[in-house]
Amino acid sequence: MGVLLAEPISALEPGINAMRDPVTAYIGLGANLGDARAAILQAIQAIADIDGLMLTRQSSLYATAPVDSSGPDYINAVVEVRTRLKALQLLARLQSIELLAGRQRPYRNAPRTLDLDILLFGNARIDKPDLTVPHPRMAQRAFVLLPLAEIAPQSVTAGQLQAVQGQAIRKL
Ligand code: A4P
Ligand code: MG
Repeated sequence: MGVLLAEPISALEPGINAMRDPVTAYIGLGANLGDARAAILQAIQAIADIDGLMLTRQSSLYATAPVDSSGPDYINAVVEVRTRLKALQLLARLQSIELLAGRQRPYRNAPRTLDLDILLFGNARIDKPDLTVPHPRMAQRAFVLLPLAEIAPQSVTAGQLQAVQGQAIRKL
């Protein structure tokens, strides 16, 4: 009897802590192999289906030239979520979605069926072996900054947008 009452809700629902305040996070999506547009749309749906998370905004899709990468043009987008998951728990869920989409990691920056990156996680600054937030390369990339500016203009400065002006990107 006392046992149930003494257990926090998080012990009954692993990964979700109803006592924690939800955090607004931004996730960058990218794909440039196979049907990249379908992969991004499916991934947005899969993110919306994660337990303990609510999809609150989604950017347009953008066609973008590969940056430090090879292969066909990428499709990129950014979504906003509200979640009670911890950042590492969110990362694990996103990596499962990448695997389901057939993601292989032959080498760094290889063409990919699906790449999901945590760009921002509330105001958190995270520097762990498996997770760096804010995403360390986001400020140099039009394929992140333009879709992010579309749904969260407060998160992107005019100077940042100006710095990536030369990069080829087209809103679809
Ligand atoms: N990791 C660390 N921090 C994070 C984070 N904030 N979000 C770790 C997600 N993962 C993070 O990632 C390698 C490891 O990074 C993960 O195991 C995780 O623990 P990965 O996705 O396996 O490898 P990757 O994709 O080669 O690295 P990454 O960091 O995603 O690459 P980038 O720098 O994001 O570049 N050009 C265009 N036009 N569009 C693109 O989407 N993407 C890239 C990938 C390059 N060029 C591109 C695009
Ligand atoms: Mg990645």
